[in-house]
Amino acid sequence: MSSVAHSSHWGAFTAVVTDDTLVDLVPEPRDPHPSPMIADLGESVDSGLRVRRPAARRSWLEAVRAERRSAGPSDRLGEDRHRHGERRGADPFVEIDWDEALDLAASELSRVRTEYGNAAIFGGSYGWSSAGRFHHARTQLHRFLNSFGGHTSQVGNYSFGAAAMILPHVLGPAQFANGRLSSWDVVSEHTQLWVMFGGLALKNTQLESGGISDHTIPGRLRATRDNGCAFVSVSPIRDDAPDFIDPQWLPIRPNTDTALMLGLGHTLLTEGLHDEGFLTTRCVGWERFRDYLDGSEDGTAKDADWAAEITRIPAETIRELARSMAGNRTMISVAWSLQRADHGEQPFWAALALAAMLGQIRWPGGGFGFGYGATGTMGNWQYPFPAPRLPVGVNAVSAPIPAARIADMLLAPGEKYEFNGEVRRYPDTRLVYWAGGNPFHHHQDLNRLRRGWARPETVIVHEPFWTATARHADLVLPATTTLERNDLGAASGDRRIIAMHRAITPRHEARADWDIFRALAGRLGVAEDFTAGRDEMEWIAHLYTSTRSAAAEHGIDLPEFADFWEEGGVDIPQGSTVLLEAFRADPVAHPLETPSGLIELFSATIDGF
Ligand SMILES: Nc1nc2c(c(=O)[nH]1)N[C@H]1C(S)=C(S)[C@@H](COP(=O)(O)OP(=O)(O)OC[C@H]3O[C@@H](n4cnc5c(=O)[nH]c(N)nc54)[C@H](O)[C@@H]3O)O[C@H]1N2
Ligand SMILES: Nc1nc2c(c(=O)[nH]1)N[C@H]1C(S)=C(S)[C@@H](COP(=O)(O)OP(=O)(O)OC[C@H]3O[C@@H](n4cnc5c(=O)[nH]c(N)nc54)[C@H](O)[C@@H]3O)O[C@H]1N2
Ligand SMILES: [Mo]
Repeated sequence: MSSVAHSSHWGAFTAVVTDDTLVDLVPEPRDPHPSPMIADLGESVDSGLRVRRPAARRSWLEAVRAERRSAGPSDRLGEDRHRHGERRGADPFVEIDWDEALDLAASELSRVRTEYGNAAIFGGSYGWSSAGRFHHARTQLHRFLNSFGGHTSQVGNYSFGAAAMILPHVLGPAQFANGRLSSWDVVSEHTQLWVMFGGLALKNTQLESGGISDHTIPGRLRATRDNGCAFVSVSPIRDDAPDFIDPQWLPIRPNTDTALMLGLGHTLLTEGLHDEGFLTTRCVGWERFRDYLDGSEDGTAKDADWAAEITRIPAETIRELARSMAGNRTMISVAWSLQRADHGEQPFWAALALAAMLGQIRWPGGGFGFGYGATGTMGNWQYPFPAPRLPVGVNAVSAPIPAARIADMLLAPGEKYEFNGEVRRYPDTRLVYWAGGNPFHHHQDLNRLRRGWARPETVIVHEPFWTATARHADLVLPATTTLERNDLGAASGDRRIIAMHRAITPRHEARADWDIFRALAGRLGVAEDFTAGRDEMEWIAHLYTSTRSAAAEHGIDLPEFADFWEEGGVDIPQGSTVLLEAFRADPVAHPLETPSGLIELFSATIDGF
C-alpha cells in the first residue's frame, strides 16, 4: 500500500493505492469543507467509459487511408471527406494502433497547413482539462500548435466573457472579474450590509481550476455573518444564499438586475443619498448617467416604480433597500451568471455605477466585487506572483475568435462579424483539434454546433472518456487522467502549491497529452521547440523553480524543488487586500487602466462603436 499527495479541481487529497488500484481518496486534512466529489474520482478512473485505445471514425479512416495510399491529397478525396463529416457522431469507430493514429494526425496537420495555412487549424479547445498546471491539456495543445506555426484560437471564456470585455473600458483589467477583490478578512471585518446579485451559491465554491487545498468560503461567509453583517440575496433561486447567513431574499425576474440597479440609483439620486464628490472626482460621465437615470435624456425616469414593473420586486422594497445601502457600509456583489446572458455587460456596468453613487469604494468593506464565490478561491487573498503555468510560446496566427462563437465560425467561414468595436472575419476551418474540453456539453445550441461541426475535414480529440465530443470526432486519442501522471497544482488564491504525485499507472493504452504532442512534434520536425529539451519531471521542476524565483522577488521564500516534491506541497504566507485602495487615496498617482484613468460611467470608446 502507498499514499501519495495529489490534487484535482475539487480539492487536494491523498491517494491510497494497493496493487495499482485506488482504495481511498482522503481529502487534505486541514481542509474545513472538502468536496464530496473527490470520492468519485476513484470510480471514474476505472469506469467503462474510458477510451481504451486510439479510435477512428470508420468512413473518415477509409478516406484518409486511401488518400495516403494514393500519390497525395486529391480534391476528390477532400470533397468526399468533407461530405462524410455529416456522419460525425453517427459512424462507428474502429480501434487502431498508436503508430498509425499518430501518423494520421501528423499527416492531416501537415496537409491542412500546406493546403490552407495555419489559420485553418482550430485549436481553441476551450475547457477546464485537469488541475495540474503542466499537464493542462489545453495549454499543452496551444504550445504544440504554436510550435507548428500557430492556429486559430479563442479569446475570452464562457465564465465571464462579457465582463472581460466591458471592464477594460470602464474599470480596468478583466482580473476585476476574476479574483481582484477585497479579501474575505476585510469584508468580514467591515461590511455591514451585503447585497448579493445572483447570491453566493456555495455549490460553486467546491472547485478551482488549478486545484484547491482549502475550501475557506463557507467559513468566511459564516464569520462575516457572525460579525453582524446583514445579507440581501437578489436571485431567482432562494438557496443561492445559504440559510445560515439568514438572508433577505428578493426573488427577481432573471436578466432584469440592471433595472433594479437603476431603480436603486434613482432613489439615491432623488433622496440626495449619492456621493457627488466621488462621482465627480473618481468617475467620468456622471452627468450623462444622471440625465439617463432621471429621464432628462429620454423622458423615462428609471425610478423604483419603473424598476418594480420590470423586476417584479415591489417599489417600496427597492426604495427601502436604497436607503439602507446608503446608511450602512455596503458591499455590492455580482455573480458571473448575470453577465452570461444577452447584454450581459450591462449588469456589471450598472453595479459599478451604483457602487460609485454610494461612494463607498473609498472604504474597506464597501464598494463592489465581481464573482465572490464563483469558484472556491474567489475573494481569497491572491499571492502577488504568478502561479506556475506552462508557457505556450507565440501564436503566429493572431486572429482568435470569441470563445462562444465556435458554431458561428464553423457555419460561416470568411464572413464578417463585430467584436468589441472591431470588424473581423471568421477563418475557413479545415481541422479541429480539441484536448481537455467538451464543447458538446458546454456550448449553447448543440444542434447548431452539430451542423457546424460537420463541416471541417478532420476533427481530432484527446479524451480519457467517451464524452459527447469524443463521439463526434474522427480520431480519438486516449488521454491519461491526472492520477496517472506527475504534476503541479496551484491557484493564486489558494494557500498551497501542491506536488501532485503519480498514483497509478496509465489505464489501457492511455498516454499523457504531453506524450502525444511530443510524439507528433517529432513526426512534424518541431520536437525541440515543443519540449525545449525537458522531460516531464524536468518541466515540473522548471515551472516550480520559476515560481520560486518570482516569489523571492516579493520576499517570499519557497523551498527548493526536491524538498517541495518530497513534502507534497508548500504553504504560502497569507495577506490581505482592500480593492482599489491606491486609486481611492490618489487617483492621479494611481490611475485606473481605463482611457480616462477613472471609472467610466459613460464610455466615449463604447459610444464610438
Ligand atoms: N448550459 C450551460 N452551459 C455551460 C455553462 C452553464 O452554466 N450552462 N457554463 C459554461 C462554463 S462557465 C464553462 S467554464 C464550460 C465548461 O466546459 P468544459 O470545461 O468543456 O467542461 P468539462 O466537462 O469540465 O470538460 C473538460 C473535459 O476535459 C476532459 N479531461 C480531463 N482531464 C483531461 C486530460 O488530462 N486530458 C484531456 N485530453 N482531457 C481531459 C474531461 O474528461 C472533460 O470531458 O461550460 C459552459 N457551458
Ligand atoms: N459544483 C460546481 N461548481 C462550479 C462549476 C461546476 O461545474 N460545478 N463550474 C465553475 C465554473 S466553470 C464557473 S464559470 C462558475 C459559475 O459561477 P456562477 O456564474 O456564479 O454560477 P451559476 O451557478 O451559473 O449562477 C449562480 C446563480 O445565479 C443565479 N442567476 C442566474 N441568472 C440570474 C439573473 O439574471 N439574475 C440574478 N440575480 N441571478 C441569476 C442562478 O440562480 C444561479 O444559481 O462556477 C464554478 N463552480
Ligand atoms: Mo466557467
